[in-house]
Amino acid sequence: FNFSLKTLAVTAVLLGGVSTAQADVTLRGASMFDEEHAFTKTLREFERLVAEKYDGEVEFDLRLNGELGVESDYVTYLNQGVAVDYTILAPSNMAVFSESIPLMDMPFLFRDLEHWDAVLSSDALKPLEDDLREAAGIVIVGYHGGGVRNLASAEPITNMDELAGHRMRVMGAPIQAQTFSAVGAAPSAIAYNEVYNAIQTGVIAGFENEAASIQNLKFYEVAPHVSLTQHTITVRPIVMSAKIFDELPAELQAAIMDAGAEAGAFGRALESGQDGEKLQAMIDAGQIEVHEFEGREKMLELVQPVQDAYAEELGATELLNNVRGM
Ligand code: X1X
Repeated sequence: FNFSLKTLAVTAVLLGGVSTAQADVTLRGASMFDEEHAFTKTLREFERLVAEKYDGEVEFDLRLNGELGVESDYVTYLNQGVAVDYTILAPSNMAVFSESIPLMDMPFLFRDLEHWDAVLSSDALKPLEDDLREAAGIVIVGYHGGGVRNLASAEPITNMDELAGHRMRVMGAPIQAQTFSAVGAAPSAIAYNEVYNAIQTGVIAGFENEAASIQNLKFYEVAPHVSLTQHTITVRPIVMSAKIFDELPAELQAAIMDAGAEAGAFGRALESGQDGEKLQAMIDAGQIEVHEFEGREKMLELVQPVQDAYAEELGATELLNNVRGM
């Protein structure tokens, strides 16, 4: 907990009869990655923009390289208003607090980058944001994302037969396991910081992830076969703890919301633009072998009823149809 009324020095200054408040605030952020990863660069841009837009004093203390744990830890911290004030999170890592939020990053939701961009530029996901604030105490201030997730495994997976029974790690949201079960794989939810060892020791045979993270955390050392299932275009909200956000001066809250939207746009362009380059860099360095995957259409066909059932259970059928129709 690094922002509190304890650390908030509020000085009332009287100027010609007008009372203004000057606040010294330090916010602590978390990234699982180093300075090179798109998440960290986006959080740095967010910090820069907040400082630029806010007249008062605000400082940032961004902890990198998983010093404060992984996203599933950050979610709990944000909910409780302790340890982490801002970060970037996969919606599927927030399922423990909000059942509906993983809808926005379920596999096969977006047709292509154009569709993904149209949805993120609209307010179609607003009901999910509202549920997250209410149920989890987490405020979405912008949208990073744009990585394309593929299978990464110890052995090549090139078709539906090879996918059958494939022991793979998925993120914690039930919709992720349901999706990969529907296509015949054998998914299990494992914490992100245990994935490398689990593949190395043969507990699982692979996982699914985007190029930026496979490269940054050197997953290619244990999962060098990347199968181009291209099943997800990531949506990665920039988030703040509501407990912390609600205590901030109104001008700082406004600066944060503006900065979040701008930093998100910066980050989406960055990560979506770098995705192919990062795959190529790993191929060129002999770190990965890329395989075409025959059967993406079949996967899509098998997954759609799972999406429908999930949305219906949440009462979000209209929202899903709206997103699909964009
Ligand atoms: O699979 C994960 O848990 C992680 O994968 C990447 O590193 C990111 O998308 C991150 O947000 C997290 O979801």
